[in-house]
Amino acid sequence: MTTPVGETTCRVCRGPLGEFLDLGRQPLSDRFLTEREIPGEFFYRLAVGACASCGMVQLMEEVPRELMFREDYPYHSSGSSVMREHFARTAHGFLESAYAGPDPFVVEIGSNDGVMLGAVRDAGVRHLGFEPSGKVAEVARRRGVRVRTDFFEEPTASEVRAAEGPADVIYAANTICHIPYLESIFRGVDALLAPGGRFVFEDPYWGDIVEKTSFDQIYDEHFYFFTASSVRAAAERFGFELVDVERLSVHGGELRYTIARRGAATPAAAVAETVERERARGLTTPDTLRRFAADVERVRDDLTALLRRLREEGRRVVAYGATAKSATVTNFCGLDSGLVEWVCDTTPQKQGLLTPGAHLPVVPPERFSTSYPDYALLFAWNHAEEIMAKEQEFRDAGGRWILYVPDVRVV
Ligand code: JHZ
Ligand code: SAH
Ligand code: ZN
Repeated sequence: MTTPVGETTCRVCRGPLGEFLDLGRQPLSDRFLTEREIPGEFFYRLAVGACASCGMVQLMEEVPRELMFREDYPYHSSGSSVMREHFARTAHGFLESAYAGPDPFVVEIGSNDGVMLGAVRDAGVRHLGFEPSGKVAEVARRRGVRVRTDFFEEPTASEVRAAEGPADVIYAANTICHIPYLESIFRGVDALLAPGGRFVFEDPYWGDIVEKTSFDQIYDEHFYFFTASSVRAAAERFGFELVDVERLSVHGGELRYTIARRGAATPAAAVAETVERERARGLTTPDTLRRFAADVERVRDDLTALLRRLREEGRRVVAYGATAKSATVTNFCGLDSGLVEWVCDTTPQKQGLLTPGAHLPVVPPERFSTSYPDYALLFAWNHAEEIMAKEQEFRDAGGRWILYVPDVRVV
């Protein structure tokens, strides 16, 4: 099954969209499946364009949200110790912030397994998570977090405002870039946010994706690839103002955007500085986009050449981390079980199933440690430090990691 029609106009401002990269026919990145489900597997065309009017980088085709964020959505945010610390720090930052009132109310969009709101709850602070994916929402509830199993959008946000009053903080990590209907999000924020409150969100930064050729950040769930310039324009369009930006090192490089109601706060110098740096770098100029597309093809060619050579030499190659990102790599580069034996992953819900499209078996991490391969292709490269430290014995035993961000190399 394939969805035929794509967008030709910007999802935010209706300006003209210029396509600059086609990553081909792709499956749902987080839909791990059994052998029997292969014939019914869903595919769509994964291509990216940039808006000539507002600069927003976005997918050319939208995948229906119900296909992605389902009852059995498998991604659990708490799977990395670095991320657990990042979100605990984030929660404490909100609770100590100037805009949190005496009885603060913290709302999270895409609260997943409660990795951030768990810390808010432990501090005894009022909170609510919006999380449409049933099983991860249930994990959060089991740790005492209040969750509404729903998509955040204008109507659901208005209901919460009427029942529970205004929110001091509305936060979202790795979620706003997943939501094509940005206008409904901003209308929901308008309904729910206190007059002096803040809407804070963080997502992979287009500046990092270009710099590192991390094209695997492009997949069904990542609809938008934000810059400070495009987020500032979107915020203004919907009656808000971008008042701060902060660089984050998680997930391969992100920006955290702080948004206030228009006129409610003085923008920090970092906003104008970041916008100016983006302009100077030409982050969305036709030249940059063409170069990016060429870099993506080079990485694909280098990676497939390396894996073919290792196969000819009779080396054992496996992959580490059944990430959503890796669906783009395996399917765009044509990696099959002839080149990569299997993928190990700590998520019980992914184990025993096949990866989307490429159909590599997902095995538990014990498979890795009981018989080390010659090479491990690090699909979870954004967690490299954490994983390499944990797997030091693999290196000590002579094993080598294969990385493809920012370019293909063996370490
Ligand atoms: P990780 C998902 O992307 C999907 P993915 C989503 N669209 C998004 O934006 C980000 O998350 C936030 C495993 N693992 O974080 C766990 C190990 O096996 O790179 C995960 O399956 N051992 C919402 O999937 C995967 O790797 C380990 O030691 O690209 C990591 O997925 C560690 C640390 C992880 O996100
Ligand atoms: N914040 C977590 C989870 C990111 S995964 C982290 O950074 O790790 C993205 C989550 O957003 C998924 O759990 C998905 O179910 C949820 N989601 C998708 N659309 C949403 C919407 N409109 N409102 C609330 N959550 C949404
Ligand atoms: Zn636009």
